[in-house]
Amino acid sequence: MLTTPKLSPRPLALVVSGLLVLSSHLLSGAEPPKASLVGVDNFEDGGRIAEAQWTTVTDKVAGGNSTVEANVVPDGAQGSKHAYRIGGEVGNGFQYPFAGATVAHPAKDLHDFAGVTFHVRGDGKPYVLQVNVASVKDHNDFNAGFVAPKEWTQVRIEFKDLKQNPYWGERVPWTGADVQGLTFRSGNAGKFQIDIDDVAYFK
Ligand SMILES: [Ca+2]
Repeated sequence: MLTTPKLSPRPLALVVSGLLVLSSHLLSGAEPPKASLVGVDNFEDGGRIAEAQWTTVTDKVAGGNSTVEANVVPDGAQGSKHAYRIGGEVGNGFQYPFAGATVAHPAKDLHDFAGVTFHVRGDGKPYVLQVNVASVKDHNDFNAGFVAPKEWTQVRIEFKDLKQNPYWGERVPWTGADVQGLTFRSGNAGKFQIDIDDVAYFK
């Protein structure tokens, strides 16, 4: 017959249970530390990272014919008053056409941050988030794809999932130490429109 193990699992279970109680107590307390989130822009008054500037970008710089407009619009995410609408038409005048909007800010050391979060709604099409870092000098930027559903949806993109193009340009290590902005863009021919809101870096 099998003998009963002498080591009871009970003490371990008690420790785990104690940790869970402590953890839930902490979670139910005050708001998380502000340092866990750096807001880039919420498109309400005063909700932006210092000196952040939004501009539109298209492939016209490379001879393309894509168009874009970007404006603050009413009816933001999470019941807020405003969001940022980026819309236009991706053309066919450049081999890798694109149109979108970019926010530039002074370089921030985000090496201990995990990624970018934002809320988005749009036309159901795929888009690209580009994280702009000072160490990329040749436009072989760090990118990740996302889809813009019709209803407001939070997207979280982790820095570890960003990729440079493997076929051209220089590949540099991701450090997170020199993040200086974000670009939201479409690369699919035709009309597009997305609203974004509550753009932030998260730990
Ligand atoms: Ca907002």
